[in-house]
Amino acid sequence: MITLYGIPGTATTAPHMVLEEIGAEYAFVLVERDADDVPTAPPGFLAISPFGKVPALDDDGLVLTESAAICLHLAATHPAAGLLAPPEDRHARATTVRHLMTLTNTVQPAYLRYFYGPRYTTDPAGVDAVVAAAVAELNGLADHFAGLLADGPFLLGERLCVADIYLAMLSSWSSDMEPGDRWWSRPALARHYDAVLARPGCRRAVEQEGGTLSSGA
Ligand SMILES: N[C@@H](CCC(=O)N[C@@H](CS)C(=O)NCC(=O)O)C(=O)O
Repeated sequence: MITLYGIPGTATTAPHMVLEEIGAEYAFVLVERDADDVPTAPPGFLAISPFGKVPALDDDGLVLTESAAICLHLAATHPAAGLLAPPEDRHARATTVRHLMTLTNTVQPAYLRYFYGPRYTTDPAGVDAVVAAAVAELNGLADHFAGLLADGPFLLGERLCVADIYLAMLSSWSSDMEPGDRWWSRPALARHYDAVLARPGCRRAVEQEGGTLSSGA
């Protein structure tokens, strides 16, 4: 039995899309938090996710946090879905992991500085500068991924991989930024999002979360 603990519109979305895409049977448990972001439900959530962050996964007693680790675990344990190339397909597999790592260890932290600016400085007067620096970094990263997608529609060309799903989630996180800062202002990233959302599983997950179904391009 697989249980995904999460909150719609957060880092939960990528594992949720992967679960739908691999056709797994799973339960989605909504995590609730108080005004200070402390989880209040389900009871015992901190035993599953020690920092209180979402998402978390329980796969038959195997408990995981970190959205990228969850995506990779699900892709690796459901090879028929083709979201992670087999070990013998060295280039595709290593490239998938490489992009997923950049997304989780460089792009996502820049977004966290954008969304949670006050956490990243002890100087209240410095929050705007933290956020502005995050937006500048995110623009550089968007250019990097748009360049990788020049031959698209996906990171590996014609075939969808787990890093595409993670990229689609992160590119959607810029949709409330100034128009020029939105990742979908780059045609390659708009095309990429729409191609990922054309996959029925990915679309179902985003639909269930009330997320954005199209780049609008
Ligand atoms: N690297 C972690 C980040 C998890 C994370 O920061 N999740 C956010 C939602 S996107 C959260 O739980 N925020 C609540 C908080 O930081 O208090 C992952 O990808 O799972």
